[in-house]
Amino acid sequence: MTGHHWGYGEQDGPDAWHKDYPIAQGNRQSPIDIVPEDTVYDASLPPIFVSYDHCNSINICNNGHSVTVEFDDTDDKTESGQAPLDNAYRLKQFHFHWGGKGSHGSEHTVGGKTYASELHLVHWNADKYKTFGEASAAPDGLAVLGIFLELIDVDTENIRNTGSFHETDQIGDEHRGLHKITDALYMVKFKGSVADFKGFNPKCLLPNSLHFWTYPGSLTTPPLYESVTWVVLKEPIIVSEKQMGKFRMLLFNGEEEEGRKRMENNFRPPQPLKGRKVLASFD
Ligand code: U7Z
Ligand code: ZN
Repeated sequence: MTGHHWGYGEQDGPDAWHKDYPIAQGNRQSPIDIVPEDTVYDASLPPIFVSYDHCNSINICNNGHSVTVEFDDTDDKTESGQAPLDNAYRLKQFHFHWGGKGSHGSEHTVGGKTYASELHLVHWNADKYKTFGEASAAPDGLAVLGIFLELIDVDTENIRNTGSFHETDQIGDEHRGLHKITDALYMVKFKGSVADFKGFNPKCLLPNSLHFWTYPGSLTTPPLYESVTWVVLKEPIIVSEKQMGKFRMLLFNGEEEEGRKRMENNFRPPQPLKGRKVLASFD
């Protein structure tokens, strides 16, 4: 494995990353297993205030590791920040991590429980730094909002579908916000592909409750910089198996490359906590 040739395979996956990125074995790596009983309620944590009102999405792209929606972060009206972020944080991009089949694929876990997928809304501290690149290597440079995607359970699905004899008609189960993303995935099937994706407001991907856990951590992909204040929401959003299937039609490889490597299991497993304290915004 040589620089920039990391991935999620047998040879180049998370267990090999430390060879090129020794910080992989550092003291504040992400993700982690969040053990609710071991978290500390902090009444002084203000509610997260996410105003994605002026966020302008630009495009959607397959970077060979995930699917990413990028935002215009040059405008100072895109501030989404606030606590536990003391500064104004600006949305740069969001992307997803997911599994093969079933309910694994998230990066963070909650008391060992895994979810089908995890959404990461990546923000940078525009009060202290001039660019995302500068912020991405600073200890207080980034804030990533993590949101779990949970598969709708079969019973709920059946109840919702009462009156329909078409078992495969799951239109009523699809997450409406995510639908706009999954409908665009066909345009970015191959690594390196980019498509216009304007006017998407990430607010539609938030669950009802904004209760969260927060802790100091890192990027979960190389270069694994220890620059992230993680904010992980307790409440997942509910998605259908059909929607997750659309993510798994993406490919890790480019159009010109031989073979077809399905993009799946693009998650890093939980890393050692190493004495860090995880704070909870709720009792
Ligand atoms: Cl800033 C930069 C410039 C050139 C080459 C690499 C970088 C770089 O360090 N990053 C840019 C790409 C940091 C990693 N990158 C991400 O966009 C990123 C953001 C968040 C996460 S995650 O922890 O939320 N999964 C992973 C990668
Ligand atoms: Zn991520």
